Amino acid sequence: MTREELCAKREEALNAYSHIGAVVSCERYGNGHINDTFLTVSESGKRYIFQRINHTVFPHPDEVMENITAVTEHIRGRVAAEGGDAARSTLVVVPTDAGAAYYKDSIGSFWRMYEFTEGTVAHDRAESIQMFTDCAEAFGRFQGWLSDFDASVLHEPIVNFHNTPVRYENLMRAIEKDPLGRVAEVAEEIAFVKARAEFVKTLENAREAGTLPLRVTHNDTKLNNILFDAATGKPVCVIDLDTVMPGYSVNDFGDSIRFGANTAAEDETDLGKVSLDLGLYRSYAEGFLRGCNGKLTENEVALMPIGARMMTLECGMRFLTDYIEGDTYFRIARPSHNLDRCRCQFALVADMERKENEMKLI
Ligand code: ADP
Ligand code: GN1
Ligand code: MG
Repeated sequence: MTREELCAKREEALNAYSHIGAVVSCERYGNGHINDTFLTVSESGKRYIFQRINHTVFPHPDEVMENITAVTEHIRGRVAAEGGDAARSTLVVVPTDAGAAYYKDSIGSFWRMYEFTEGTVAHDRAESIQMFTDCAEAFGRFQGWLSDFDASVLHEPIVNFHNTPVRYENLMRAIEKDPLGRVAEVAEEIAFVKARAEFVKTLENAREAGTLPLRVTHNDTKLNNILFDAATGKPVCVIDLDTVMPGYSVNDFGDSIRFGANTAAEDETDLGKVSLDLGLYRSYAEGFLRGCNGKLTENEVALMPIGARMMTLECGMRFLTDYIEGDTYFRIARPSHNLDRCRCQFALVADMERKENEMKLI
């Protein structure tokens, strides 16, 4: 879709929210790789997050919104019962004029609006150990709040989302097809993955053996999916709830480590800068366990280092698959962005392998 087409559809969709008043500005916002996010300001000065849900990634956006409505209501109930600030504790969906949780435009794109959580900020890097520990506790608490949520009411927004063996097979299929002739350029990365063909099965094997439970998890636990209070620096709410579904606690732990305990950014091209910060790893592990409040089994705790390596390897495989397939999934800002992201993830996996014993000890 061209920029002009997107703007036209955005205007059409905003018309379905006339109850917020005239819109005085609507600008692209945030650093997400998936949805089109806009900061929208109405004439009263009230701010909103307006998003076009990525329909290719989420084939059933209506089901995504059903999940989010149910999950946010549940969290508000739990936080209210604990005497916390329920209104700010989770996303607030702004309904359309017709009272729906989303608007489907004339070309079939889905749009949704959230209240902008004022006085908060999202971070792409942990600015202190404390911030990272707080992030861990917030994701741990999030999992705790959902521990009594009836998983049977949840739709599965993306099937096999964190099924790493399936991600491996997808990559192998992309390599076979090689639609853009990019495979020759990534022989080293492919060899890196193939050398770990057995490792990718570790968590699925544990689940089949009955030693790794399915829980309701977030599944996209990047630091920038938490809003922090701008004044106190403390976490206010967990956002980006599109992928909430049954999953493994160790993957929620692991994806945070992948993104936040890397000494470099996710798309760093100087691989010499990429490594696992064991201090951040330790503080995140402590915070996450505190946040989970004793709910994890002994074996889940033992599998936490594997979760970190698995999410990093899986994410690298996903970036590589997208690079080979022509960058159709993750938003890119430069031609080899997905390849850069992939190389950075694999460099981090290699460092985690070197630090395996330290990670286990922690
Ligand atoms: P994506 O799936 O593309 O990552 P997100 O839902 O995470 O989209 O939103 C992208 C960014 O928008 C977030 O990282 C955050 O900066 C900002 N954001 C999202 N929801 C809110 C909200 N309710 N209040 C304030 N900022 C928000
Ligand atoms: C995407 O939406 P965002 O940017 O928070 C992706 C995650 C990846 C992440 C890599 C639905 O997250 O799975 O780990 O990029 N989300 C989806 O940065 O695929
Ligand atoms: Mg996000």
